[in-house]
Amino acid sequence: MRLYSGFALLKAGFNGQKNWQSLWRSPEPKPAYDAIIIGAGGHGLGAAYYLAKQHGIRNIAVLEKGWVGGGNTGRNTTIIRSNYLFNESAALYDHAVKLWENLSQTLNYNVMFSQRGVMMLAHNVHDVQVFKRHVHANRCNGVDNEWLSAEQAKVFCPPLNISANMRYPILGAALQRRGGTARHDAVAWGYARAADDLGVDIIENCEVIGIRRDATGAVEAVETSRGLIRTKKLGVSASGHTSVVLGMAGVRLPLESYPLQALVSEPVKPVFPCVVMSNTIHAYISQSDKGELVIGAGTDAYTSYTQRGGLHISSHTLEAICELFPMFRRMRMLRNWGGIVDVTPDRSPIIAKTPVPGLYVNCGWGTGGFKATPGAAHLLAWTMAKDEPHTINAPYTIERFRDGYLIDEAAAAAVAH
Ligand code: FAD
Ligand code: PYC
Repeated sequence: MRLYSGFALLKAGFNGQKNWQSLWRSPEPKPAYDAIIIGAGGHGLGAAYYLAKQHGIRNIAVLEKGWVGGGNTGRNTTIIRSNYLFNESAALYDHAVKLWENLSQTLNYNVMFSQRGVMMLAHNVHDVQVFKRHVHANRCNGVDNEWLSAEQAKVFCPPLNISANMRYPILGAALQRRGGTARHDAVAWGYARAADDLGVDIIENCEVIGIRRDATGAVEAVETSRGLIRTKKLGVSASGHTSVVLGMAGVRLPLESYPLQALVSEPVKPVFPCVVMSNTIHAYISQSDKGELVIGAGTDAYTSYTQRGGLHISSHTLEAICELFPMFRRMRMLRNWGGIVDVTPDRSPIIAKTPVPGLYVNCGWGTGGFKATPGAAHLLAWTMAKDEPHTINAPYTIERFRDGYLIDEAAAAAVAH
């Protein structure tokens, strides 16, 4: 990673800005950067990479209040799938899965993408009907998904309990074989290294605390904890905190922020071959390459910015895991943590221009934006470079909440958050 010398900070317009300009005697100070992105998660770093790689905009800074990948990118359970119901969602999430399929080669960095299959369990008639509808809708959209009986589900995932005596017996499952997992911090670091190689400045410990607009209302600079930085193109990818950041430019968004938590067990030898999710009992689980069982819990019931969730929620999840996989009853949990997810009313994201010229936003991924990382990054970069959306993100506007063109995607949550 590049080190930030006094010269680089001066170039970026930090601290000495006024003296520098008066020496220069320019009435219209030049922007320090052609584009700035707020948030060094996978989405923000990826957007900087695609702006530099595909759109030739290389004078870019990514500003991060903490450290690279320290937000939700480094806190999630890494489930990747595109088995969403609606056409708009299938296009968006499968765009991402296709990019995942070549991401390690694209970045020359092993993001450990593993298409081990994501299986969603049905426990009642309603689940069966909903999942079969998804299977059919997905196939119409060219997205793989198939229906399995309970016995077939057990062949695919041997630790699964398919006993008829369960509180919620398993009636079948929907399996997306192209779904799977990746190594979350590798994704952040892969994009960071590739963007850095193209000349992007990644500035950690730099919190954006204000957005300045010129007399026409357009973006002209950001105020940060390290000084003012000028730019006319500003992308916000600050998952969990988007409404706070957009509020600095006077834009209100229909978002709520909730803590979401996960936990991992002690590491064991490979015992769990795929990803399993259960909406009804509420649990999802996979095994990392280190051997830990990676288990996700639900969101807290109230909005908050604390990066931890209530203990009763993870206890409930562990009860569900033990019911589905009795062989894990004696496993010990190593650690738990939380992140803040921002949720829209229709549970679909916003990747769009805002009413403020020069200001773009990528947010509202709720509990499910890791899987979208390369797709969201690619589409945010496109929208910023061309000042108009790609056909894939054209439906994901802010205005849909005013006009009623919602993309009401229950599959976005996957588990009952
Ligand atoms: P982040 O990685 O959060 O990056 C945003 C960055 O912005 C942060 O680093 C933050 O510090 C920075 N920032 C915020 N405000 C400012 C500011 N004012 N100035 C500068 N920087 C700022 N998704 C899935 O698809 N599959 C899953 O299995 C899954 N599981 C999850 C489990 C948990 C426990 C959690 C919390 C989330 C899960 N998600 C999952 C959701 C997923 O993690 C997120 O949607 C995704 O990682 C968002 O990526 P990002 O790059 O937009 O955000
Ligand atoms: O979207 O698949 C998902 C997911 C799993 C856990 C959190 N989100």
